[in-house]
Amino acid sequence: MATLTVDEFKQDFKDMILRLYAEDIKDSDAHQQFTALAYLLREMYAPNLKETRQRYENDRVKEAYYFAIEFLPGRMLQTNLLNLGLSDVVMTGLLEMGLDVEKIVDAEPDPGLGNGGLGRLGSAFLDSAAALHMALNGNGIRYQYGLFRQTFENGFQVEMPDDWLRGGNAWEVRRENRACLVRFGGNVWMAEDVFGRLVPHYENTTDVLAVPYDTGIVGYHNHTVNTFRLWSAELPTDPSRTYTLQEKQNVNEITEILYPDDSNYAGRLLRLKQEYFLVSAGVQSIVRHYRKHHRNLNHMDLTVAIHINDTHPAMAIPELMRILMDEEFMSWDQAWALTTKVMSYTNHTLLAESLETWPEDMVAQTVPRIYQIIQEIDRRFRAMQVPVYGDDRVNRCAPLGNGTVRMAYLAVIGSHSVNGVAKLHTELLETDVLKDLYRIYPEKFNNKTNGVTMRRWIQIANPPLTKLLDSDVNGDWKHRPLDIIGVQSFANDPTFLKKLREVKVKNKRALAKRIRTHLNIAVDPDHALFDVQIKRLHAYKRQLLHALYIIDEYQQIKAGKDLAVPRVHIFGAKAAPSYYYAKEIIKMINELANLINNDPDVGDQLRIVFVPNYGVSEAEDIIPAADVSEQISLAGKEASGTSNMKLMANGAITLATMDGANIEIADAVGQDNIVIFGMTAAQVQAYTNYSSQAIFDGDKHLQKVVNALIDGTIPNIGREGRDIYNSLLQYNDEYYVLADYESYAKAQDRITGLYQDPERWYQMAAINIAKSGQFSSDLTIARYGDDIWHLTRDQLVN
Ligand code: 6GP
Repeated sequence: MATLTVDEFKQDFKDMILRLYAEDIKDSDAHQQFTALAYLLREMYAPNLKETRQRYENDRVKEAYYFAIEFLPGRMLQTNLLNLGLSDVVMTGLLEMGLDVEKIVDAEPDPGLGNGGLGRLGSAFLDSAAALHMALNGNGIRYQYGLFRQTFENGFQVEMPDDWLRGGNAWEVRRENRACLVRFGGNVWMAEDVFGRLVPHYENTTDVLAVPYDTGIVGYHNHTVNTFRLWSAELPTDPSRTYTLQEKQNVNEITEILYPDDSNYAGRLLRLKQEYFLVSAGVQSIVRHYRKHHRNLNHMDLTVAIHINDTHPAMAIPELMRILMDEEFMSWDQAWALTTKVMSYTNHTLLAESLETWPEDMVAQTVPRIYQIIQEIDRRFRAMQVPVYGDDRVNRCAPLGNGTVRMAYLAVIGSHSVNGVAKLHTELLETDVLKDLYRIYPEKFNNKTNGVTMRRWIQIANPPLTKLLDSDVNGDWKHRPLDIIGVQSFANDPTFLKKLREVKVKNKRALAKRIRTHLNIAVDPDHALFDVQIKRLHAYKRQLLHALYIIDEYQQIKAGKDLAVPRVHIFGAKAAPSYYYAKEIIKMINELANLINNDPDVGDQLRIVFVPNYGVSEAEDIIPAADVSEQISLAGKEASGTSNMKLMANGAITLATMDGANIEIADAVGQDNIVIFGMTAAQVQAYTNYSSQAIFDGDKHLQKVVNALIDGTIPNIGREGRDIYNSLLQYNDEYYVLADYESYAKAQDRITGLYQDPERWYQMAAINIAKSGQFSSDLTIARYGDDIWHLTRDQLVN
């Protein structure tokens, strides 16, 4: 923790503004003020960053490298202030100087280097690992443009470029002296070198310079500062060569954009290049670093672990094999034994359409040496397993098949550990998605249920709750997440429940104010229930189910029946730009909002707020103000979910199907403190001959709701309404929206009933908060460290 008085801070801050901008504070703008603050903090933790690195090196500490094609770090000013223990001093100083703290915080760009849960999880893990003194490094891509900025025009999603680096990135340090060359394309053949060793010879390759940019990940109230490394593609600096503009462009485009789709595997050449670029640069730099202190790589597994986060970085396996064989001259067997000890893999999806399979010829042309190695992995896998498991099974799960490289299978075969991200998910990997490989390698499979960082989601996002917990709850929940269980002893204490209610109302008022200012919608924070669904827009997540219920409520009001409790339905969701149906759902919800929010018959009873550009920063505003957390995916489709955990930790009541980590949340809080509905995964699997039409035909009430999509009730959705209607009936409702509707509507009615009894409601909220500790990413990352990577850490976790 850093020590600094308010006066010292003010002086340092003034000096920094002057040094950076040759200006007085009064002439500086919010972005300059943010940048000056960031530089000040960076100067403060720089010695710890250096010392942490040196400690790992000198003490031969085992380090893990988390490879991911996506990260969503969120803004870092407040987390760094919190972790350095400087929040109070700096806030006081800024206020005394008459500066607008909120403006300064908002001036920091929120790096959208990921699509959703997968990227956010990686960043939570980095935060937690630093808090626990664990040697975990992040390895990703420094996309010049992050996930698109979403706006709405006439209710349609419009995508704008996210030029997040425009004003510079104050946290990063460019380290050109640690750059590596990554080789693409050309021809490769094996021939003996002067020592008679078989080595690859290359011609006509395209070489790309990978330049790392490092950001410090500051540990919470400790001295650890880990490294988060993002790679940028540039032209090599070879003085003997000149490059054409086209060549420059081809190189730059590798790290230009993030693929804005997390549910459909695209199979584009550029994405393949991004994947190899990341793993080749990352693995090379790990090996080079290791080599500084070791004569050979024989025992690399003792101090290095490489984690493959989803399949995108799976080529780390053949890339390490390449280096071990071609550059370190290990035999195949020795290299393979080492590689599988170093590598581990997490799967994040159950959707068949998200599983990556690359056309073999594309891989052969783009990374020919890697392709040869994958072929050899495939050949040996078959030779070894066919005699035991037979042709059919092995064909089904070998790395090569149907003319494609099957990245998930490659990742499982080349790793010593394979994990899913919630109990149900891991079970479904074992029994369904990866069952053939589970049969062969049952010992590799394990579960690591996801987690969220309570520092960001409670301490930073929800100061009123933090204050309440600090004053009333025993134990040290900030360092030992399970200590938050202390809240449980107040579950029957009316005074505490009243305070908890005041906290929620305060947060709802703050959100209502933002909604009023930015979206010009009036919502009533004091009486209305805030019903929140925030996540990517995808058919399996069933935002449509939620929207149908809103239509139901609206029709009730129009029929003259008041709602028992006024509701504000809050959505936040980006759709992949090429996901036509998802964009139609957005349009439909926006038009429904337009209708409802402006209908005088509705009065204050019902509102829809679709918050544009949902991301980490927007989540920080919404989550503390949520009463209900909608987790309503079709059971068996959502791997885990993590917004479910953030919302429960902030005292929202979960309305959920038995899917992903919802099941574990239900186990933790008990059936009385969660509202569960709908089919289970097993029921969905066993459902034969589903006919959405039959359900529709047998339910007059449902007919009226669904017909609103096409009968003109909702203006301006001619085509979208028809398409959505058809998806439900003509195309037999792939995600069983109609099958679960009745059960969902009843569950919503239960919510209404519960909400009318504030004491009961806040008792449920208290129990949810009390039980949220087990979903802290501190605990999750400790399990990764203990079971998979074998890292040392602080004993702080309960
Ligand atoms: C997501 C899963 O959909 C979500 O359920 C999970 O909580 C999250 O990963 C973190 O584990 N998956 C992705 O975002 C993805 O791109 C390929 O999967």
